[in-house]
Amino acid sequence: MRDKLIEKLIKGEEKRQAEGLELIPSENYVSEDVLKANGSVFTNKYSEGYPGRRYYGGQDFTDQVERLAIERVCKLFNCKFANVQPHSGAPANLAVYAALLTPGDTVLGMDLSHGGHLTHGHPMTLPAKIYKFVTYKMKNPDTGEIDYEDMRRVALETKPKLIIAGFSAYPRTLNYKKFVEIAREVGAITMADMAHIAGLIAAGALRNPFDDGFDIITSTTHKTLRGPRGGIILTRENEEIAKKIDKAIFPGIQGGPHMHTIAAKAVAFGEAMTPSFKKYAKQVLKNAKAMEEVFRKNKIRMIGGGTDNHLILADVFGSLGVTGKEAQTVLDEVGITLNMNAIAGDTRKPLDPSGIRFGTPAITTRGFREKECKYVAELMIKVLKNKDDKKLKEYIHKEIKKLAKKFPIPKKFV
Ligand code: DSN
Repeated sequence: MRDKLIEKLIKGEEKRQAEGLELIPSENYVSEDVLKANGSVFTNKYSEGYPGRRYYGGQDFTDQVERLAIERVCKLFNCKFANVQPHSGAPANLAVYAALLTPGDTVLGMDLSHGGHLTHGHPMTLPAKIYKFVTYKMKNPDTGEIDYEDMRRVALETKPKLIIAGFSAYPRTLNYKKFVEIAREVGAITMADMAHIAGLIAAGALRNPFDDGFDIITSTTHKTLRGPRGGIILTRENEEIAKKIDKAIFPGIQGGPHMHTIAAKAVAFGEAMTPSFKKYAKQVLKNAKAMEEVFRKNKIRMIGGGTDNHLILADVFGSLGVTGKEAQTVLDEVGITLNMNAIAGDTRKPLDPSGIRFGTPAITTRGFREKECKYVAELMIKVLKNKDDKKLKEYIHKEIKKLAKKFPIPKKFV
């Protein structure tokens, strides 16, 4: 590279990723092929519009790429329509709201402090200034069960136009049938934001909301799906909804699609169809269970009581007296990256909450199995219990580096 400064920073990040363990549950590693497509000459091309209906010339290859991406993602998630142009999850969700709601309409989504996502109605977001968001919560944070009775009561009272099932920090399984039942009762459209678990659904390791009658799925493509950073919107069968969504993405909220990203999405969708991806997804779940076991043995409180998916939310302040921020910092020091996270009913501030959130998608891509995951969980707990012990932290950092070396980030998709 001519730009030595940026080259140095890329190399630094490469080294950081190679030598440390990534436990942020929304991160993963892409294959060399996804990276290649993402860094391809499609980045030079403008292609406003959709295949066969563009506003610029020279679309022979972009049309083929986008059609392939649509065809593959529809096959992967068993739906009729897909928009593969959203730049990421937030614009994907915004486009659904713009397509189907009128300003002032009500949307029912999961409370942020109970695991929901910012884009499902946090007061600081643009959608919250346009639409009225109401929330549902867990009945009991120690079991994670959603309070479906209360959710129905809120729905009957507020008559939402849209009901969202989805989360960024919820470790249990949602009962999609209940969502659909309640939505039908109040005449609402159903949308599942499956950003965190898309890869697990694609591989059949977790249930597909479409199989229970959901109308729309939104997702990012870079988490468990192992694609490039990006978004998708899928519509099960309603063409009218799909057309409105296309218009909401372009010209509604986006301009030219990022064709290099769409090419990379198409590659990732192809990879996700393989038997080895199915194995990967199952292993992600087994690995999370293995870490859960260690946390349980050590009597560390987990929100939801454990996990059914790829992530664990642990109340480290309540269990060990270590704040989320302290835990994040001290684990970073030994080469483990995860994030502090608020927990339901948190009395601490968002920038230093009571919990940590971690998961197994990235380490499973590296080839970790239950044995290594248990070992990492044990090391994590040791660090958290002895956060001021320099010698111990040095030793654990060495152990983490050894593990990272033994399980290098795979270049090729296997
Ligand atoms: N930022 C993502 C996460 O970490 O869950 C969600 O958008």
